[in-house]
Amino acid sequence: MTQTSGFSRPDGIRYVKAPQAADTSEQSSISDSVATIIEAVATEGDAAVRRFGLQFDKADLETTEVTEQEIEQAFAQFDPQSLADSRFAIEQVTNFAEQQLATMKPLEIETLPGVHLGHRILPIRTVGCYVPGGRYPLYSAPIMSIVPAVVAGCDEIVACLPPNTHETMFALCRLAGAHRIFKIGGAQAIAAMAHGTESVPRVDKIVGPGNAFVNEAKRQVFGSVGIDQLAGPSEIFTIADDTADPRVIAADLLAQAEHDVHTRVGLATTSTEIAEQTLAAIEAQLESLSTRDTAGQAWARQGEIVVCEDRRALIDYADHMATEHLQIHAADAHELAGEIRNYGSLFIGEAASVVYSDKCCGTNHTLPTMAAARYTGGLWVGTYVKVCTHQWMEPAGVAEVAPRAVRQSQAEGMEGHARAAALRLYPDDHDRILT
Ligand code: HSO
Ligand code: ZN
Repeated sequence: MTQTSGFSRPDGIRYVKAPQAADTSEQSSISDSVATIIEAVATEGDAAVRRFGLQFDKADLETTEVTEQEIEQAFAQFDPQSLADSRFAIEQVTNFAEQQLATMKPLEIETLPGVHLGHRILPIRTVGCYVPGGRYPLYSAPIMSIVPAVVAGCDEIVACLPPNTHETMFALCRLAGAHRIFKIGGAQAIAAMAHGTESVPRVDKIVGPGNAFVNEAKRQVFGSVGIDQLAGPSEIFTIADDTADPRVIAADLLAQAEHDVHTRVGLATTSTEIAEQTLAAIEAQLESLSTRDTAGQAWARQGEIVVCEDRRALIDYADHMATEHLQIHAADAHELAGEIRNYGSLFIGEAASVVYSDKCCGTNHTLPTMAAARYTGGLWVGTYVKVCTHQWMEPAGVAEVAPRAVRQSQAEGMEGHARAAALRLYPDDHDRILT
């Protein structure tokens, strides 16, 4: 499953701490069981969803939809400060998504006399947001997948969460803007949203991160439904020069390491001292970290520290890793930022901690992992809209385009295409073409 990058290792690096090899053994059994789950949900609907809820989540639910009363209760039990902080996060994510949407302009141009081309930005009608369970109830998780759907103008926003998720999450889904919320987790949630059941609406696109089963289910249903991407365990890499503070780097790496034992974290630096001091700082900080069990395992398994021979090697390393989060702690952080192209989200300078984006500064925290940053950015308002083209013609445009289209069609042996193209040249004399 876990992949470092699509490319071979760049030159000019030396390991101070190397990662252990990633485990790739489980994937085929996951894909077989996911296929079985999807097939069962597609044919049996709610009955299969209920059965899998019992089998995998130990939850026997007659109905999976969260009721308005349950949502009210969840709000009533929500700690007021956390609620206020979540409202702040929603405002920031909304504001940034609105500004981003404003950059996506409709287009209407005349490219040749009488040839009018354009595009419109159209919201996807129904989206399904998967909100993962896991070790921590991540308050910002529903915000990141639901708020941009609201900003995009999607008509119906469905959220699915594992049944044993803390009920605070129901309130957060509603606060973020979900219309309907279901207590369904794992591959069965993805199958239910992709195919629809008696109670779960069939959606047009499924978004949001999840475990290996959720990702495999998204991969398998893609085509009959859209998906955003396949986000895996969190990743963070820092590139640093000799002006960086090893204690800050260590704290940022450990912050993400506490997510999961599969989290990938690392440092690449041009300074041997910074490399060695960061290694020591990580070990020291782990001792007093209450989540050291997970963070320590993640660090031992996949943590890495490399020394790069020069600035160029640092840039190549960052592009090679194509990591979810890339921090730049260097005197010329802004210049470096302009020279790197593979990252999910970039944190320029020491003040910008990944944790700010994780929680509430306004950028989306669902980002490409496993080197997918080579070909995509993260979740954003653009994920929830379609850019759809259109065209219209006047006679001068037809005169320019039609003869070429006719000739090409004839050269390809496509007589039907040639006829349809030629008809417009002789609007008063269709018989000439059609007989
Ligand atoms: N780092 C996670 C998001 C998150 N972390 C939320 C803490 N809260 C995704 O990359
Ligand atoms: Zn995080």
